[in-house]
Amino acid sequence: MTDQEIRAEAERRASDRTDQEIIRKTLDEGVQTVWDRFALQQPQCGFGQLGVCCNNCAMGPCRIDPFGGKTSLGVCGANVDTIVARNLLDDLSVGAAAHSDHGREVVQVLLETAEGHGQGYQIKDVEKLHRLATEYGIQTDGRATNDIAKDLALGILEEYGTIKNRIQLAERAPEQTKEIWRKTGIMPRSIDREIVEAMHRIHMGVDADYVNLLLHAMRTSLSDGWGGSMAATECSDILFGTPTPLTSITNLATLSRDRVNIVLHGHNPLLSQMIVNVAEDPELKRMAEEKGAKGINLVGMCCTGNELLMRSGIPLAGSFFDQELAIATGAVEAMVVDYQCIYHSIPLTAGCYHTKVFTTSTKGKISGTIYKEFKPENARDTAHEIIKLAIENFPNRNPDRVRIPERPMKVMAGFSEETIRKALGGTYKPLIDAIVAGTIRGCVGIVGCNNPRIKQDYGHITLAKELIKRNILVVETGCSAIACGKAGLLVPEAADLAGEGLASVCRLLGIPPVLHMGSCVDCSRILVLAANIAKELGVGIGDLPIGGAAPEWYSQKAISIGTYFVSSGVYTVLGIPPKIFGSSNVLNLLADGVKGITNSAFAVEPDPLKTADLLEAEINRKRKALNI
Ligand code: MSK
Repeated sequence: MTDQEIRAEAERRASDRTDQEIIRKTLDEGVQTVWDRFALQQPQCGFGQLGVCCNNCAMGPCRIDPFGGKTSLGVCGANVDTIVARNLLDDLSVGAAAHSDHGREVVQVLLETAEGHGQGYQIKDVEKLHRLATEYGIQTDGRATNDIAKDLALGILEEYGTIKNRIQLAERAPEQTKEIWRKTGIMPRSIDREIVEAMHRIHMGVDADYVNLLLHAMRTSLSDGWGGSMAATECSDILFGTPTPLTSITNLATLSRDRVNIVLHGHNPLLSQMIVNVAEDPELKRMAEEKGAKGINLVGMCCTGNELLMRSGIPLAGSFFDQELAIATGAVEAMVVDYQCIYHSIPLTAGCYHTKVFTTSTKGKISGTIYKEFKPENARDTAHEIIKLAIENFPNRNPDRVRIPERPMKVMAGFSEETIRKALGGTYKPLIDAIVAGTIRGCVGIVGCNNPRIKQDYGHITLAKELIKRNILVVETGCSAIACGKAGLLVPEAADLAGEGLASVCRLLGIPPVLHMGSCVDCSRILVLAANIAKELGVGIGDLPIGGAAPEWYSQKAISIGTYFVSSGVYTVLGIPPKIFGSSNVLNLLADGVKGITNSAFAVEPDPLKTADLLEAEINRKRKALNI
C-alpha cells in the first residue's frame, strides 16, 4: 500500500486521530487487527445474518430457505419463527449471564470482605450500604458495618436462584411499569433462574411459540438490568465508592513514553481497582526507576477502564477497538485482562511487540498469555506480582518501534445517578421543569460497542452531536462514552455544540451535555435515573420522553441491554441489524407489537442522523401524551 492508501484506509476504519495514527502503524508493520480479520471473513453467511440457521442439536445444522423454498422446517420440525426467536433468546441469555455472573463475583467479594477474607478490600460507601440494606429489610441501627454488609451480600446472592421468586432491586421500578410486567408475566423471578429457563426452552422439543420465547427473552433481560447488572453496580459502589464528577484524560496519547505502561482491560473492577491501589507502593516506583522508567502509568480500556475512570480518574486509553492499537504503540509493558470483549488473538498481537498479556479469571483463560489467577483472598499479592512483572518487562521495550500519539483529550466523568440528583439539589424537579418547559426536550441513553461494519465511533459521535444540538440530553455508558470522550464531548465546553436550551442548563451546572454514567453494567444507573424521574412525575418509565440507542453494538450483552430498555419502556434504536430479519413475525413483534405492552419498541437504523430523527419523533410523541 502507498502512504496515501494507508492514510485513506486508516481514515475509513476509525474516527479518532490517535486511533488513525496507530492504525497506520499496524498497516505499515503488517500487524493484523480486527478490521483485517473482518475483511478476510467476507462474504459472511447470509443465513446466519438472518437468524434462520439452527445448530442446536445433532440432527442439524439446519437452515430455512428465506425465499420460501422447500426447506421451511428444520429436521426437528421447527419453523422459521421458532428458530429466529430461539437464536435471539440464546444470544440474549449469554449476554445476561455475562453481566449477572460479573455481578455475582462483586457480591461475593462484598461477602468475603464482610467476613474478613478479602485481602485489601474495604467498604468505602457505608451510606449506600445502609440504603441498600434498608431496601432489603435488613436492620442497620446499632449494627457493625461488616454485619450489615454480610446480610446484604447474602440477601442479593439469594436472588440469583432460589425459591424466593423476587428480585428486590426490580422493586425500584415505578408501580406503573411493574404492573405491566406483572400483567404480561415478565416480572423477573430470580437472576440465574431466568437464564437457566431460557436454556431449557431453547432445547429441542420445548418452546416452539415465538411469542412465548420472546416474552421470556424480555423477562430474562429484566433479570439482568434490574438484577445482575444492578447488583454489580451497587456492590461495586459499596466496595470502591459511588462515582462523583472528576476530570481525567482519554485516547492513546494517555500512554507514557518514559513510564511503565500497564493497560487494564475487560469489565470487572475487582482486580484492576486493587492494581490501582497497589501501584501507589513507593517500593514499586523505586523498582520502576531501577529499570530505567520514570514511574508506572496505569491506563484503562473498555469497561474495566470505565470503572477505573469513574471512581479513580484513571486515564482511559480507549474502547473495544483500541486493545490491539494500544499494544501496537510498542509501549505497553503489560495488558491485564479479566473477561468479556477481549480478542482471543490478543497474544498474537502482543507477540509482535514486547507486551505481556496477563489473564486473571478462571473463566477467561487464553492460551499464549500469562495466567495469574485472581482470588479475593490474594488480590493484593496478585496485583503486586503483576505490576512487578510489568516493570521487569520495561527494558524489553524497543524504542525504535515505539510510537505514542500526542495530545490526550480531556474528559469529565463520574455521573452516577446519585451525583446527578445531588447536582440538581436532591430532587429531579429542576430537570423535570426544564423538560416541561422544553428547554431540554428529553433524554437519550447511547450505549454499546464498536463493530467493523461501521467506522469506529462514527455512529456514537454523530448521534450524540445531533441529539444535543436538538436539546436532548445524552447519557452514556460503555464504549459509547469512550467514543464521545475521545471526540471531546465529555467536557463542559461541549455545551457550545448543544442547542440553546440544553447549553444553558449545562453552563449553569458546569456539566457536559453528554454525561458519562459508567460501564456496561452501569446501564442499570440509567434505569434507576429513569425510574426516579418517572416516580417524581407519577408515571411509568414508558411514559417518559426518553430513548435509547446502540449505534455500533456487537455483543450479546448489548442484546440484553436493548431488550431490558424496551421491556422497561425505553424506545431503542439499533445501528446494526440484529439477526432476526429471517422472521417477519419476530421482526413485527419487536418493532411494533411490543408497543402495545410497554409503550416502546425496537427500531433498526444504520444512519445515525436518521436515528436522531426517530428518537426525536418518539420524544415528541411521549411529550404530547404527557401534555407538555
Ligand atoms: S466494553 S460490551 S465492547 S460497550 Fe463493555 Fe464496549 Fe460493548 Fe464490550
